Amino acid sequence: MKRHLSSLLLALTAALPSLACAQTELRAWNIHPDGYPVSQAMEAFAQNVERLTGGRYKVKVHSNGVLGDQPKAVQMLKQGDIDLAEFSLGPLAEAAPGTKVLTLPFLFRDAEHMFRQLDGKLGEQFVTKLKTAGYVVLGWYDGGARHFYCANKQIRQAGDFQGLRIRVQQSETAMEMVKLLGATPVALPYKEVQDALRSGRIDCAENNLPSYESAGHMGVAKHMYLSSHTVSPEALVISTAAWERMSDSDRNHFMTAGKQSAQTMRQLWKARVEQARVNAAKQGTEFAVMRDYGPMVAKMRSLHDKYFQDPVTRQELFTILSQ
Ligand code: GTR
Repeated sequence: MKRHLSSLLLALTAALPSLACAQTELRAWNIHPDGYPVSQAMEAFAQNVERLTGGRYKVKVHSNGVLGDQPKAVQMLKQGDIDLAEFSLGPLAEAAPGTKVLTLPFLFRDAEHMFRQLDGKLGEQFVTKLKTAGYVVLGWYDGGARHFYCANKQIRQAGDFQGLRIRVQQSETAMEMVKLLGATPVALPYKEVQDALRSGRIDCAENNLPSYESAGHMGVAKHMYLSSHTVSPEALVISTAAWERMSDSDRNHFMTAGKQSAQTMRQLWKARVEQARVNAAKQGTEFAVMRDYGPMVAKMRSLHDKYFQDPVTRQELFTILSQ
């Protein structure tokens, strides 16, 4: 009996270390390189999750899009091939069509306008739509103001887009916007844009200043039109499947870490935009300032009308535009 007890004790002691270390590792997708505000905020998120859950959860961030391009990752998350990701609403909205309104051109004036909505009541509605589609929002990140830039042409006014081939994200609203400008939209993966600009496969692309710099577009497209045509959010999301496997208290920890990481990202972002602007000017980027929004906004008429006709999006638009 005594021998029996002691061997039972031995077996239990041997099992203890592995029980104490039982850890779930989650795979997180990120398209940006190390040091980029999104990457830094995701790393901070991962550390906080590990700390808050006492090491029961570990988030491994796979940066630089090594797990696949963004439209693919949006699907991967839904299918459970990855657990977490930071997506731009452009491609993400394709999987949650009720959120496309947030990607419309000339909607949000700036980040402050956008976050006032997203951090408030309206934001909750979009969180619900994304959750139903399989994406639980842990934090709204800043997608910045996007501008057009070209390899061989300086755009100065709405009429200058005619006939250009312009790379856009995999996003219905972005493609429609470019068509309405009289240009041809080319939806290419982010990682292929630099080569496509260099080879002449496309004439122009559009993005925010930190991406323009960090993805190397700056070296090949030196004519930027400061259009701020789209100011739209990005989101740190976890799959609904992973979410449903968690206890309530772990969900709270993930939410806390997500919200904190969003604040970190937004702070880092402001400085990074300014730094990219200075670097671009130093490297010879020529900036043309958009003096009058009117002509470009007028060209968006049918796109905006479509969203004003639907009673749900009309209400959302009124809420956004009235604040
Ligand atoms: C960046 C965004 C990326 C990606 C990229 C693109 O601004 O942060 O997630 O969507 O734009 O244009 O593909």
